Amino acid sequence: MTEKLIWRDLKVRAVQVPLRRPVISKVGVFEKMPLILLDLETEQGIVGRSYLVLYLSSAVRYVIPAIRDLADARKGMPVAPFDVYERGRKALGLVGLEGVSLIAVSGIDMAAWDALAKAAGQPLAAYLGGSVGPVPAYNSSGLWLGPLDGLADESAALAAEGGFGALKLRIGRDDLNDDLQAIRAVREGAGENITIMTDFNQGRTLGGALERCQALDDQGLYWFEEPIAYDKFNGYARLSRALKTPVMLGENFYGPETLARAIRERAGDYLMPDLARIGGVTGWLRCAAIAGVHGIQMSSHLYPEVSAHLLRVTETAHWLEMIDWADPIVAEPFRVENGQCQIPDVPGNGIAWDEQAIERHKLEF
Ligand code: SMN
Ligand code: MG
Repeated sequence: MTEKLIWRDLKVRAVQVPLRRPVISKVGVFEKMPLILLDLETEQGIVGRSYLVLYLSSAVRYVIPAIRDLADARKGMPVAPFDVYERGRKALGLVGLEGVSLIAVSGIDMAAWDALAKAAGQPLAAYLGGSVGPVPAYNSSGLWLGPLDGLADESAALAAEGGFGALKLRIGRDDLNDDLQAIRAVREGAGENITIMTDFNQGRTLGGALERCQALDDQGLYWFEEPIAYDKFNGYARLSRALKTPVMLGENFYGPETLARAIRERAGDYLMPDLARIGGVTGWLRCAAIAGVHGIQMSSHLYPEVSAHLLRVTETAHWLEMIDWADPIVAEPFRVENGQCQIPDVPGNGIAWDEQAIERHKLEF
C-alpha cells in the first residue's frame, strides 16, 4: 500500500500586487490586486500551493478566517480534495453555500490537488489523466475601459507578448461610436485577423444589452461576455436567441449547480467558470463533465496556471484566459508562444513563489 499524504498545516498569506495595466471596468477600477496565497504543508514535506484573487483588500479580512477554519478541521487527515469540497461546503453551509464559503473551499481544494499531483510526481494535467501540451490562449491583461487613444498601441503590445492571435476588449461604453472606435483600434494595432473577445462586465440592462449587442452583431466579434447581471438567466436566454455572436458567461457562478442550471435554462452559448468561485479543481471537473455531455464549450477565467492543466482534461475545452496578475509573485510565470500557453513539465500545478517579491508586496490584515 502506498503512503497516504497527511495534512499538517495550511499557511495563509496576503499580498497586494501592482497591476501592469490597471483595471478600469464596470465592476471597478483597480490599480493593485490583493491575492491570498495558500501553502498546504503535509507531514511528508510536500507543499501544495494556490492563490485566490480577491479584488477588494478589505475582503482579505473575512476570507482568511474562513480558510483557516476549514483547514484546521483537516489537520492530521489524508489530503483528499473531494472531502475538502464536500465537508467544507457543509461546514460553512449554514452561512451560505456560495460567496466566501465557496471561495475558501476553492482555494484549499486547488492547493490540495497540487499536493497530490506533486506526491505522484506528475504535472496536474497528467495526474488527472491527461497530458502536458499547448493550450490556446487569449491575452486579457489589458484593453480596459480607459481612453480610446492608445488602444491600438496597447493591442499591438498585447498581441506581441506571446504571439497572441486573440485579445479581450472591454466594451459597453456610453456611446456606441466609442465601442466601434475601440474595436477598430484593436484591429488597427493587432491586425485585421485578430480574434476579439468582448466583455461588458454586467454593465447593461437587458434592453440596453439587446440594443448594443444588436448594433455590434455584425462586427465579427468572437463573443459578448456578461452583457447583463450574471444571474439573470432569462435575459441571457433571450440574448442568445436574438444574437448571432455567441454570448459568454460563468465567471461569477458559484458551484457546478449554477452552471448546470444555466445550461438547463439555455442561458448563454459558451461558459467560463472561475476556479475560485466554482469550487477549485473539484468544482471545475464536475462542470467539465456537465458541459461536455451538453457539447458546450468551456473556457477559463483568471488563474491561468491551474486552468491550463484543467483545459487539457476538459472534453469541450475552449480558451484559456491569460492574465498576468500573479506574475509579480510567482517564480516562473507560464509562457505563451504563438498564442499557446506552455504548461511547465514539473510535478503539480507549476506554481512556485518568489519569496522576496512576496515580502515586498506583503499585505497586513
Ligand atoms: C474581469 C475580471 C476581473 C476583474 C475585472 C474584470 C473580466 C474578465 O470580467 O473576464 O477578465
Ligand atoms: Mg469577464
